[in-house]
Amino acid sequence: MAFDIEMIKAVYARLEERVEAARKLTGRPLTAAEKILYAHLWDGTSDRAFDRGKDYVDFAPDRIACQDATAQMALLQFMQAGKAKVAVPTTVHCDHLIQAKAGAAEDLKSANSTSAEVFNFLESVSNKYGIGFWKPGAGIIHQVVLENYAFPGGMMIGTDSHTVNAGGLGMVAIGVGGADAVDVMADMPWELKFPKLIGVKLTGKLNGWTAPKDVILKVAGILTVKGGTGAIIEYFGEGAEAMSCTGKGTICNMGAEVGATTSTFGYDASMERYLRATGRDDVADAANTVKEHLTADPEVYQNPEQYFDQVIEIDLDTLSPHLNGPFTPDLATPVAEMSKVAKENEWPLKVEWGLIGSCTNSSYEDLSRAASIAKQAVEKKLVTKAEFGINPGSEQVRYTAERDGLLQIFEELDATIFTNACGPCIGQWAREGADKQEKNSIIHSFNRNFSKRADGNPNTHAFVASPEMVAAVAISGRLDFNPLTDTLINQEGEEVKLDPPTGMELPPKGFDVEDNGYLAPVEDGSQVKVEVKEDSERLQILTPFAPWDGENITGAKLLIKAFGKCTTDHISMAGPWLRFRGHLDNISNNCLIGAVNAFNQKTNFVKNQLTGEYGGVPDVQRQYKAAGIETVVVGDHNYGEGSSREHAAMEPRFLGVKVVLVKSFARIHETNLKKQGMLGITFANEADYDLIQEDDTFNFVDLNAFAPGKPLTIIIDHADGSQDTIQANHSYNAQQIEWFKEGSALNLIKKQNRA
Ligand code: MIC
Ligand code: SF4
Repeated sequence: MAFDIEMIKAVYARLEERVEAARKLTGRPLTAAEKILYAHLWDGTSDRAFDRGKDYVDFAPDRIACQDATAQMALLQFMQAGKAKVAVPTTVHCDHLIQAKAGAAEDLKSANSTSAEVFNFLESVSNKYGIGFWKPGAGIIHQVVLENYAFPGGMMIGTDSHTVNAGGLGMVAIGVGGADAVDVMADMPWELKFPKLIGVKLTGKLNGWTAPKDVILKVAGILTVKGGTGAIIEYFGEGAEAMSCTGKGTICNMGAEVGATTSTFGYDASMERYLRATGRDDVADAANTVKEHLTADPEVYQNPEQYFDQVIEIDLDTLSPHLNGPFTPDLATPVAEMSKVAKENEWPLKVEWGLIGSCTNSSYEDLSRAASIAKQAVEKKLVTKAEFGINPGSEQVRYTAERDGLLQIFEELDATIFTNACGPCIGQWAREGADKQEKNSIIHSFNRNFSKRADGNPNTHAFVASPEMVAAVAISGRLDFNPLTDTLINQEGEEVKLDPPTGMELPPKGFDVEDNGYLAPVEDGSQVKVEVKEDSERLQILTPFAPWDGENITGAKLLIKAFGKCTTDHISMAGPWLRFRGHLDNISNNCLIGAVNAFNQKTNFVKNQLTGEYGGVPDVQRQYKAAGIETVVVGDHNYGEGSSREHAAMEPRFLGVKVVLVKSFARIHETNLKKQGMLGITFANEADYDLIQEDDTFNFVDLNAFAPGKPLTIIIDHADGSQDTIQANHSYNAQQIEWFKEGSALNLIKKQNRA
C-alpha cells in the first residue's frame, strides 16, 4: 500500500468539483498545472480567476519533503512554532551529508560517525513531530519521493530546489526555503505568486543517443538560467507520452536550472506503469478514476498558443545529444559541435572523471542505459580513459540494479559505486588532487555545474550530459568525442564504434529491496526528547531576529557590490560548509565568501569603510555589526540563483545586513529574504547598479511608508561628497511587509500562536 493513501484519495475526491469551478471562473479550458493549482487553494474556492504572474495566492500543499542539509534549519524553526505535530505528511531524507571517497560501505560508515549528532537530531525531531525519516544511505530525496510519495495531481513543497523532480509523476512540486515549509507544517497557508505558464510541445520520439536529459539541456539553452522565472513549464505531445516517468522526472528536475517555479506533465500510461512498478497499484487505480482531471483539457494541447504565455516546440526526431557547460547549466552545445567550441574556448579536452548519479539521473532506466554503453566497452575491449563514479538514486534502485547485474558492469570498468546520496553533486567529494587547482574537465549527469561545485576546484570545467553520454565520453576520455560518428581504438589496436544505448524503463523482474531505510515516527511524540548541546558546533537553537524599528534605514554602508553571477553557492557555499547547516553563527562565516567584489574582482576581499582596510566579507560585516552600523549588499541579475538554502538569506540577516539591492532575484531566494525579515529590493533603473561605489552610504527616504506596489527612494552618498538619488522597486505584499515589520515570518507565526 502506498504511503498516505487516504490523503491521496481525499485529493481525488474533491478534484472534479474544484476543476469544474476553476473552468467556470476562467471561462476556458485548463492546463494540467492550472487544474492542480486551483484544486489546492487554501480557501477551497475562489471568487475570481487569478492573474498569472501578478496575484499572490494562498495554497494548501498535500505534503512536504526536506533533506538533511536544509531540514536542520527548517526544523529548528518549526520547533519555535509551538506545534505538537506537523499538519501535513512530511518526510526528512538524509542524503547531502555523505561524502564520496572510497565507496559506499566505507563512506556511509564514516558519515554516520562524523554527522551522528545531526542525524540523531533529525531522527528525534522527526519522531517527535510525526515526520517520516529516511536514514543515510536510503537514497536521494527526489528519487525516494518519486518512488514513494509523488502522485499525479498532487501539490507538494520541499526544502530543496529540485523538489520539482516530482513533476515527472504529474505533480506540482515546488522548492522552497525552510521558513515556507514551516508555514505548511504549522497548518498555515502557503503563499505563491500565481505562476505564468510555459508550454513545451514535444513532437516526434527520442531515438538513438538522445535522452530525456537532452530535452532539458536544449530547453536550458533556449530559456537560459532565468527564462523560466515565475513560470510553470508544462510538457505535452506525443514525445512526452512516449517517454518514461523517470525520464520526465529528469526533465522536470532541471527545470530548476532555468528558474522555473516547477515543471510538470499530464498523467499518462508511463506514470501508471511507474506507480504499479513501485508498489502503488492503489494510487494508479485511484488516479484512473479521475484521469481526465489529471491532464489538460484536450483543447489546450490542440491550440497551446491560446492558453500558455509562451510555447516552445521541440522535435525529438531531430534533437541531438548535448553537453552543457562549463560553469553554468544553460551553455548548451550539441555533441557534434563540441570539438570546435571546446577548442575555441580552450576547454580542456581530456576528461578526467565521468560521474553518474544525482537526483536528476539516477533511476533504474538511467543506470541501465549507461550500463549498456559500459558493457560495450568491456565487450569491445576498450580501455576506459577517465575514472568512473556512480551514485544510485535510492537503495531500491541500487539493490535492484545489483541484482540485475548492472552495477557489476560498471565495476568491470573499475568504477567506484558511491553511497545512494548526493555525493559529488554537492561538493561531497574527496577528489584526490583537487587542492592543486589544476585546469581539468569532468563530465556528469548532475544538474548544476557552477564553479567549484563538485570538487571545490575553480578550474574544474564540469559538463552536464545524459548518463549514457557521460559513459561514452568517460570511456573515450575526450570531451570532443562524438559517439554518433567517431570511433575508438581498442586494446588490440582495432577501430571500434559504440552502438547507441539500450535500456529498460523499469526492471523486468520488478523492483526489490531488503531494507529501504525508512523509519516511521511514533504515534504520540510528546515524550520524545530532542537534544541540542549547548556547546555543539553543528547545531544551535535559534534566537529570534529583532523586529524593525519603523524608521528609515540611514547611514548604511555598502558591504559588497557583487559582480556577475551570484548564486546561492556564492552566497553560502555547500561542500565543506554543509556541516554547519544547523548552526547559524558558525555557517555565517561563509557569508558571501564566493561573491566577486565588483571593485577588485576578488572573492572574499572587501573594504571596511570604518578602517579603510580590506578583509573577508564575514569578518568585515561582523565589525560593522559590532559598531552598530547597518549594511547593504548590491548584486546583479538573477541574484540567489540555484539552491533553496535559506542560509543564504539567514546569514546576512544574522550578521546585520539590512538590504539586498539587485537588478533581479531568483524566486526562492527573494522569498527567503522576505521570510527572514530582510529588505530585498531591485533597481528601478538597472543602470543605477553602475552608480554604486565602494565607499557608499545609503539613506532611505520613505521606508517608513513601506507599502505594497510603492517604490522606495534611496539617497546614496559617495565618498567625494556627491549624491545620487535612486528608486528601488519591491514585490512585498501586505502580509510580507508584516514579516519585515516583525523581524521575520516566524516571529509573526509565534505571535499569532500566542494570540
Ligand atoms: C543543491 O542542489 O544545491 C542543494 C544542495 O540540493 C540545494 C539545497 C541546499 O542548499 O541544501 C538545493 O538545490 O536547494
Ligand atoms: Fe542532491 Fe545534487 Fe540533487 Fe541537490 S541537485 S538534491 S545536491 S543530488
